[in-house]
Amino acid sequence: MTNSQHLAKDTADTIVALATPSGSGAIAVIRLSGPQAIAITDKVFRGKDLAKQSSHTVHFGTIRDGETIIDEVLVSLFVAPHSYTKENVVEISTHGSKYIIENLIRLLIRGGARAAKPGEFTLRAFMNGGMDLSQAEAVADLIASNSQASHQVAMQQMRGGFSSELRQLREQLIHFASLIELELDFSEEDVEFANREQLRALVYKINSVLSRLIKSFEQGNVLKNGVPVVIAGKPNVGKSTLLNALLNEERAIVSDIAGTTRDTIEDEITIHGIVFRFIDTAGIRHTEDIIEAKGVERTREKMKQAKLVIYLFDPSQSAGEIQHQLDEAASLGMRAVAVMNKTDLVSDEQKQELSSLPLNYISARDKQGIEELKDEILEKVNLHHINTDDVMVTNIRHVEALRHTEEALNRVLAGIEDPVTSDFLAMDIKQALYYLGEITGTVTTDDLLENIFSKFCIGK
Ligand SMILES: Nc1nc2c(ncn2[C@@H]2O[C@H](COP(=O)(O)OP(=O)(O)OP(=O)(O)O)[C@@H](O)[C@H]2O)c(=O)[nH]1
Ligand SMILES: [Mg+2]
Repeated sequence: MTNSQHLAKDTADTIVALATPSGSGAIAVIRLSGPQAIAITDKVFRGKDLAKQSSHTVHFGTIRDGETIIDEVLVSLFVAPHSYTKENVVEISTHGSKYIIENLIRLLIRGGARAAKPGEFTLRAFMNGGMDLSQAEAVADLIASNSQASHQVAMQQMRGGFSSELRQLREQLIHFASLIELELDFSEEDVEFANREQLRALVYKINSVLSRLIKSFEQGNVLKNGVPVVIAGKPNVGKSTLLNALLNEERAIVSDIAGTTRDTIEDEITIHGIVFRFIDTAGIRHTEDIIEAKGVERTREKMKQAKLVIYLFDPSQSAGEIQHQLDEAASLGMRAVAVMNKTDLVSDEQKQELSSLPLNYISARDKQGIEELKDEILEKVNLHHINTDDVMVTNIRHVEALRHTEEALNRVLAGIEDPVTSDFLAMDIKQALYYLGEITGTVTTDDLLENIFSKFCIGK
């Protein structure tokens, strides 16, 4: 992959971009970063000589193209290294007109700035040592966060999260790596500089941190991306009606014709700070209709990916049939909530018959029992007890690096138990160091950086 031409590691340029969303608004902020940020702004700004002002000050003035006034603006100054990127940074607050924004950026480019690439400000912050790689990634997560939980885990990671813990452990491992390298230099003499007992103890310590972090991913991931919950059941039991009741809007078409929903329909709601993604599905039944059959197939796929399945029943189903369904779900190891819909139609006699089953009773149409169902869902996914202040891994790249580190360290342990020569031990320790370093960005490749920063928006 040679799209790293996209990656702008050259920090000699001064870059410029709109930092606020595009379109018109009350205020827009245009940001410059780089050695010439202040000088370039000075060329078009009338009010004060910005080069003579101190850092962290704001100045009122006009932006001019020749003698034409483009706008009255406020200019904020951040002098290197006291800025987001550690470079000179200027933020120009203008009136939020597309015309003004375009003209101002054009003027600044004419003055010597270059249009920034996606994520380039944050890339510079990383390259200039303002933050490590996992913190830079957390900036993107923070911007994307849409719930209390996703906000909290992103904020925690941006503020350092597990980076410093991993860095410390890595330092200690480096110490052993260098001792073992030394043994290689004296390989004729069969000496051991690296105390194997201490090395073993360190590897155990690191592994316990790794397994805690790896375990946290399952929860961290759903806190960040939302909990997928599938609503499943036979045609016509009221799945789409339930989706609408949960979302409190008419999202899916409801009708008394079995097979109304043929594709999956998804939408999100937040319950107590946690995002749930509810997925309405085509009811599972045998069908000759090709489109409906495709929908049924998709239902099965979605059920596999779901964190929780709501099994919806209606009073036309017998206790035996319901029990059978629930047993099947349990045998597949799926986390499930069993719900009887249309309680308005359930007779007393039926209630008696169903009493042994662990059912939640609702009427989706009349919005009865919906809040209780939400509580039950929250209880079942067991996420509301999580302390989002705990260090949590939310990024698939990080968890993969952690797993690779763990594998390499297990080989180190095996090599101590069943003594291998120092060079093998050194190789496995190096591998572990490599993967650990990948998380914080001590070790990087252009492809990795490209991959991460190209996903940012321009201006960040
Ligand atoms: N009496 C009663 N009828 C309900 C209730 N909830 C839904 N219905 C009715 O049940 C019928 C089917 O509802 P849908 O939501 O379309 O059912 P579905 O499970 O999505 O059906 P398919 O998409 O065909 O699989 C509609 O006529 C709804 O009005 C309820 O609580 N009580
Ligand atoms: Mg439906």
